Amino acid sequence: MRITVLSGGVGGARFTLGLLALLRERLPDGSGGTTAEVTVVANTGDDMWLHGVRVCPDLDTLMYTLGGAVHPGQGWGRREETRRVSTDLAAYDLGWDWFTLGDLDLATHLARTQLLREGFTLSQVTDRLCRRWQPGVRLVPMSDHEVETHVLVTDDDGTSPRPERLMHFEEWWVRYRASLPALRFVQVGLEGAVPAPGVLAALTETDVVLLPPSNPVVSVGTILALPGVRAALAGSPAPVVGVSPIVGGAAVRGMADACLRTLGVETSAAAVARHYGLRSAGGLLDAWLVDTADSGCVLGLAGQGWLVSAVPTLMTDVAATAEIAAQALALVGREP
Ligand code: FO1
Repeated sequence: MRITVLSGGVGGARFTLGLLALLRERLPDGSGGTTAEVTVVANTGDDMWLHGVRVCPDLDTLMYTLGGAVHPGQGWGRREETRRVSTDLAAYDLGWDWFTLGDLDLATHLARTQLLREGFTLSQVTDRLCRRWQPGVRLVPMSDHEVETHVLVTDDDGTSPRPERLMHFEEWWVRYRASLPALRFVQVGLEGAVPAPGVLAALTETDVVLLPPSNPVVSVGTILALPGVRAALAGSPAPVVGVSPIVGGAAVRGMADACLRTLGVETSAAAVARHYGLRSAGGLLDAWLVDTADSGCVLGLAGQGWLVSAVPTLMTDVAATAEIAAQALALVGREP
């Protein structure tokens, strides 16, 4: 069985961990793994150059989470992390003192940067780093080109016209906690970018495509913005099923609501479904899994042709997440 996941960072990584637990139980390979082949296409729009090293937050969150090394409380970065280097860097008043690069995490960025400078592509570098972490999936960056999500914000200082400035998504997200009103998101570098090798094939030569409860705007949305991705999904023989990142009118984690607001999308499970669009109406999704808290929207969506179901979707632990993954696959007749 082949499964493709389009993922951002923490939410997508947590979902994929549960998906793998389900597959190892339902489709065991006899040595603790699974016969299923899972490809995770990761958003790289959060990536940046910092202190001369290339940081790839979503790739690293997926690699560490699936490799068993992620900081359990944060959901990103390494467990048993220390901050000696970043503390000393702050003494030079260089870089982003509000963005913590842990000492162990820095080793990953140094390794990645060395390999990039030796001429390897981000895909090849990711394969190399995954040899160590063995995530149990094929982890692929959405593109080997640098595409960085920036946010156009305005400092409403009373002058007119109000000054606008473009800042890296991570500054808006981490430094300002998405509190500055965002006028729009800009994927810098998108025009020259193409999907990484294997990405389009992962969307068409697969049995099912899953959209986990990642940020629909800046994580999944950035992957979908790449030339050819939407067309590949539209033409794919595989059903496409998503899990709502909004439960009871609120973002489960992160600040997806701030991103949706920027696009003028209401923060609700139904609104995000419609934002992705129903495949038979020219959109992306065949099916949409919502939380029981949002069961009120099931009839409306079903009446418009959606395959939709309301189940508990809070990823409280791996077993709960495995059940969510099972429900999502069952919705499109692909439960293993
Ligand atoms: N998130 C934070 O809230 N604060 C940080 O200082 C921070 C540092 C960081 C370093 C490396 C990395 O891979 C991720 C990091 N993150 C941090 C998480 C990051 O903002 C998120 O994983 C995504 O980029 C947003 O979905």
